[in-house]
Amino acid sequence: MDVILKKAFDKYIPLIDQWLDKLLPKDDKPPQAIHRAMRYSVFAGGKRLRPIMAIEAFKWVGGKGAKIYPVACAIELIHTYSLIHDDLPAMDNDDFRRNKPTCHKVFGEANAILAGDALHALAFELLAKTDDAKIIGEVANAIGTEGLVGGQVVDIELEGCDVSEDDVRFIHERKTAALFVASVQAGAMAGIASEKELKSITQFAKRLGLAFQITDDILDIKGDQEELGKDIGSDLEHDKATYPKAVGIEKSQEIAEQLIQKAKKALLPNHSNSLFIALADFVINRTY
Ligand code: GRG
Repeated sequence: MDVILKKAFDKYIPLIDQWLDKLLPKDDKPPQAIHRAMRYSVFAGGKRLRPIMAIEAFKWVGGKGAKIYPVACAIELIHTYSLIHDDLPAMDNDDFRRNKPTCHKVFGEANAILAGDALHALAFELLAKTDDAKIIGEVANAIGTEGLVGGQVVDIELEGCDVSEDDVRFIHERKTAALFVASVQAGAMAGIASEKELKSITQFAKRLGLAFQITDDILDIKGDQEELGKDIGSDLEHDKATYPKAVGIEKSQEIAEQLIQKAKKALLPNHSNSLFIALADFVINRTY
């Protein structure tokens, strides 16, 4: 891994985890079952890419201080909530996530649904503390029918169907790229971005997020289950709408590479771009 990225992971992940620990209800607080389920999934060992992007976008536009941390944590709570629900028997029915049994396998389906719901509620409680309705609105929009929910619905609808590149782009821009975009927008808005900065960082995240999901599709075929920490072959098993299914593995890799180049080009000059560039390189080369 690139030195810049390793340094950023080493610096940010423990800080984000400390904030998450402070902001989540303790697991001995009644009702314990739900608080344990929430903490189990949040602290299962995610890469924390989205909160890191929120913090970095905040700094990229000149934001200072710790007020970005609750916003970044809210994004990670929403991400974890989406993973818990994505793994449910009614959705992908996966048994492993972040190298651990999925939330519903440990706590039962009802508690897994409720843990997702509670993480969702807590995320908006944290976002509300910004007193910035635009941030709250952007994040809400990114996870509703124009974003994650919309992408997930079409993802399920198109299982077992012939799919085109346009179909999978539609799904991936919503189910994955939308939260990358919301992460940088929330960070940039909290740091009082200019219109030009907001446009640049939004383009960056949209392309990066799409490339991220394409590499996810490829890793589901070529990846190592232990390194990835989740079931592989799950897309093939469910005959999912993926880039490799639509255009083949080689073309998928090519498209992802082009997106990464375009993402880097979207970044404004005279800004501290090095961590975003390192993240873009990580996404195209990632093995987990
Ligand atoms: C409204 C939040 C919400 C969810 C309901 C279930 C659902 C709709 C959407 C599913 C979205 C989803 C799980 C997309 C896949 C995105 C993806 C590639 C996740 C893996 O991200 P990583 O690799 O995970 O960053 P870690 O574990 O490292 O955090």
